[in-house]
Formats: sequence, C-alpha cells, structure tokens
Amino acid sequence: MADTAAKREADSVGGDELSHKVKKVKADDENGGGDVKKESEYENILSGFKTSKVLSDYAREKLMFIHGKLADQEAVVILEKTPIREDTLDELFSGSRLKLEMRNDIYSKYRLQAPSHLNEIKTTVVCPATEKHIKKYQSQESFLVEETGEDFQSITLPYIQKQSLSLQWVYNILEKKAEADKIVYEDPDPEVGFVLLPDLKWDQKQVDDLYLLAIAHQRDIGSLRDLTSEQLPLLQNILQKGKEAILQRYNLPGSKLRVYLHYQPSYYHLHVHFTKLGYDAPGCGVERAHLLTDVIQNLQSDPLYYKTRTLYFPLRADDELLSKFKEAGRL
Ligand code: G7M
Repeated sequence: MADTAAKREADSVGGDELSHKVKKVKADDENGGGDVKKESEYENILSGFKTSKVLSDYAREKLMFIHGKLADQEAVVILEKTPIREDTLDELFSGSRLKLEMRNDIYSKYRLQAPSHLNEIKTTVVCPATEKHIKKYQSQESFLVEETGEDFQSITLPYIQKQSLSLQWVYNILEKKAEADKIVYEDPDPEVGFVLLPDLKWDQKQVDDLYLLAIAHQRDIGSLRDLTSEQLPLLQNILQKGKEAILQRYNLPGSKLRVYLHYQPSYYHLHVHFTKLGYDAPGCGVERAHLLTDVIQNLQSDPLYYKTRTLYFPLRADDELLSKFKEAGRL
C-alpha cells in the first residue's frame, strides 16, 4: 500500500503556487522563524477549506490527500500524522489522559489523549492547485516505461518542454526569496555550487526520516538525461559537500545516507535527494531512484551514458506522457 503511485507522488507538490506547511513549530526550533511559520502560527487558513473529494487515503501511514476549495481556489491538502518521538515519551506518559476500552486477563486497551503539541498533523497545502496536482494525488495504477535515448528526444523532451510543473519554488530558494532560513549549506559557485535544505516532506523533528535536497545553482540541467561527464565536478561537489554538511549538522555519516536522483523527476531542474538509509522515503525504489555514486561512475566510464542508455521508470495510468508512449507504439 505504501508504494502506490499517489503516495510515491506525495513528494511532488508545489510550483509557483502557495505551497507551505501549516504546522505548529516549537518556539525553540533551531531553524528559527520565517514568514511561513509566522503566518501559519496565528491564523488557520484552512478554516474555510471545503472538501470536494478524498483523492487517496492510506490508513496505515495515517496519510490522506484531499481535494477541495480554499477561498474559491482549487487546493490540495495533505494530512499526515507525525511519528511518535522517543524524546517526548516521558511527557507523553505523564501528561496524557487514558480512557480504558477493554481489559482481559493480562491485556488492556486504551485511548490515549495526548497533549495537543504531541499530537500534531503535518499539513501541506498546494493552492492554487493545477489539474496536474489534483490528478497526481489520486490513487492510480502504474506502468513501467522503457525509454531509449531516441524516445527521450522524440517523446519525452517535447512533452516536458510543454507540460512540466513550474520551477518557481526552486528559483525562490536559489534567490533566497523562500525558505532562506532553512538552508543547511550553500556553495554559491555558479558552476558547481548548490543549496542544501530540508525537503518539503521532512518536518525536521527527528533524523530517522531525514530528507534533504541539494538544488544546483546551474539552471540548464533538467534531468539525468542532460548529464554528461561535463557535470562530473558539479555532481562530485554535491556528493562530497552535501555529505560533509549533513555530518556536521546532523551527526550522520555518509554511510548512513541514500543519495540519489529521480528519473523521471517531477521538477526539471537538477536536484539530488539525501535521505537516511533505512527510511523508506517515497520514490526511493529502484524504478525511480538512481544513486548519485552510480551516476558519477557511469559518467566516468562513458561520458554520454545518460544520452544513450535505455532508462526505465513508472508512469501513472492517467499520465499524459504514458499516452504519448502508447501513441508512439512504445508500450
Ligand atoms: O521527484 P523530484 O526529484 O522532482 O523531487 C522533488 C522534491 O522536491 C520532492 O522530494 C519534493 O518533496 C520537494 N519539494 C517540492 N516542492 C514544491 C518543494 C518546496 O517548495 N520546498 C522544498 N524544500 N522542497 C520541495
């Protein structure tokens, strides 16, 4: 269930639209304030949200995607219960109310009513949401596509040039217009530099599900397919300095990290995912994730590896790119 398409796509929200987390952040949060936090702490922008449809519901993951209207604009809201944290257990046990539901021999079952700050729901809002966003959060069957270098040129490239999601949120980060207070590390070099910051999906409350993104300053690299040996210095820099920054900030060595690129990505601007090994991050499966170390080695042995290789990736049943592959007789 956790691996269904909509959940995998939970990693891909935003665009040039309002896209922010409405969550209560502890006052001593080391990442400090920022406009999003101030705004969200004092007003409930969701009080007028009108639900149209539950797009996907993952009871086990305690995760729900909802389509609705927010002040007459189309919106998607993603609700996800936050994990129980070891460092809050004492407070959870001492500060909660327990309601007995049943007792039988040595077994008893309760409803524990935790203090509200230990019982939060991570809430992500995409507004205005495009038709593409709404579709992508709807549970859908997936199909594995086989894309040759020629398929990329004739089918995928024309499609993504017309259809891909806006990169405004990426440029906002690079230009420090958004999330500037969250930056963990930056190498400002225009050729090999990048910004490392928490992914939208990570609430930064525990390193168990650590998820950071390294976003390249260079703006003309769309995806894996654009990489040649020319970009090796950039990729090696991201790998080395990204790992160093994570060791310094989170005390997590490179041997505990999964560092990879998505193909297809949702956003066609070069970025690298850093997640904690052992955390089953959405989109980290073999059909979508390409380890950065492998990418580097492949480019070292063949500078045009990603121009010529056949690449495989999943597409959802309602994805227009899938229709393009079908129309071309490639599926
Ligand atoms: O699939 P792809 O490789 O394109 O992954 C894009 C990543 O960007 C996902 O892991 C998203 O969670 C993340 N992401 C998307 N948006 C819109 C934002 C954002 O506004 N801020 C941050 N920090 N991460 C984002």
